[in-house]
Amino acid sequence: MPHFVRARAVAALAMLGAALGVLALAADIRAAEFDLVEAHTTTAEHPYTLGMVRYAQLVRERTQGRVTIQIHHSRQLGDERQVVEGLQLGTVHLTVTSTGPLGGFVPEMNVLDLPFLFRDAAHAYKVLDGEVGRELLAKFEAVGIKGLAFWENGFRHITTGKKLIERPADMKGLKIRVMENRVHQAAFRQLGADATPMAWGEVFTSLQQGLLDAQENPIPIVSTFKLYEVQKFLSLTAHVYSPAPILMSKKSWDRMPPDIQKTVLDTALEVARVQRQLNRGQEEKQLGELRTKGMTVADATPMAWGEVFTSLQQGLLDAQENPIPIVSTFKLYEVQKFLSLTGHVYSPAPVLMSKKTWDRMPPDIQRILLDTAMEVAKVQRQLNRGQEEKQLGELRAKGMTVIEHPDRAAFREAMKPVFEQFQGQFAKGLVQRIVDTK
Ligand code: EAX
Repeated sequence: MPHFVRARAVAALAMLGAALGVLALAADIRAAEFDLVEAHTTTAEHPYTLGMVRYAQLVRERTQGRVTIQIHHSRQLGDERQVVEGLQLGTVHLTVTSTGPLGGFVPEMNVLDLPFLFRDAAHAYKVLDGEVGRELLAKFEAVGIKGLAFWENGFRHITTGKKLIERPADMKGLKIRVMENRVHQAAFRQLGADATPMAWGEVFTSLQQGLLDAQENPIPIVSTFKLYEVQKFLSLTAHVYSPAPILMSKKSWDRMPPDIQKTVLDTALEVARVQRQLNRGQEEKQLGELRTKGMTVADATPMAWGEVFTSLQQGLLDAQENPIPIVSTFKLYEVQKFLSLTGHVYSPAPVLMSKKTWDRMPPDIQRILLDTAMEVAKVQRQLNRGQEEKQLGELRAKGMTVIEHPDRAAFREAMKPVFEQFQGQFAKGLVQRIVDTK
């Protein structure tokens, strides 16, 4: 059977077997009717590999060893576009890939690359596991590929070497690697970034050599590829949800009898659930590790106040921070359950006037306006603070749990580096003068 390169299968199996410590697999592989050469780009620890190991195991069990899968992770057989081309040729039989290059094979796949298309993971799963997902996968048949299922790469976030990205304007001129994908290129060019399409295999070195400032990928990729060695900042933008389709060479698929096809397909769909859980399960832990490795993580989402209530309501945000009178008068208790009295920032409210208006006024009027504004400051502050006590009671009555003594010292300590970061950026000694005011 020339299609399933036997010598290579046995060699790769020996490697895989040794890696997994499951040498007993060898007997099964020799007996296998369908030895599938699988290839993907991520490392042995990444959830693509973990999902594929599980898939290989289940498929082998369920087909009594008739189908075996040899896993080639870490770009052993090339970058994603090359591997997908391999599926068409039949030199590679199976892959889990990002959508990066897939629009080049099935143009409709590009719809999944649109930024902010999915509200959250649940939304993505519903679409991808439903009619739309099945329609998209079916389109691969016309180009010699059998689409099996959607696994997960994750929500993509931006990492940078020199500056923290907090708002769209920060992207101007940033040399960022994007996938070889016209929607991603257009999206980043729209933000004024110098979007550079590049295969994944070249990204780490390019970042290291300063040929690139930035890249964007889900947390498990940032973590398993140790991007913290070459990137200092991580902004949790979640600008695109990246699914990871499981694709098979149509040549391999067509050779399988219907019962084997059914097992291979059903198991791919079943493992999607496990693989997605694994992927999302890693994120929290990996975020912590990235911080330990020295990355600054911006998970605060800058947002105009007008959008906050709705975003909290729709679950697009978990949290916000504001003084009690704002929490109370904007009825945030309708969308927030807990209030921690961190007191992390004192928010003054400057009273400002148009200079045009000011300049038109005679000095006596100017004086009255100024003096009165200063005088009312005292009253207004009293009013504001006077409300807090009463409002706190009301917030409790509305069902909010108030945490009166969060660990403020710990918050202060954790936020200290921000002082160092900004100290030099203001007029000389300004921060010190403020701190020293008795
Ligand atoms: O498929 O090329 C990319 O950025 C992909 O997200 C990554 O390699 C995993």
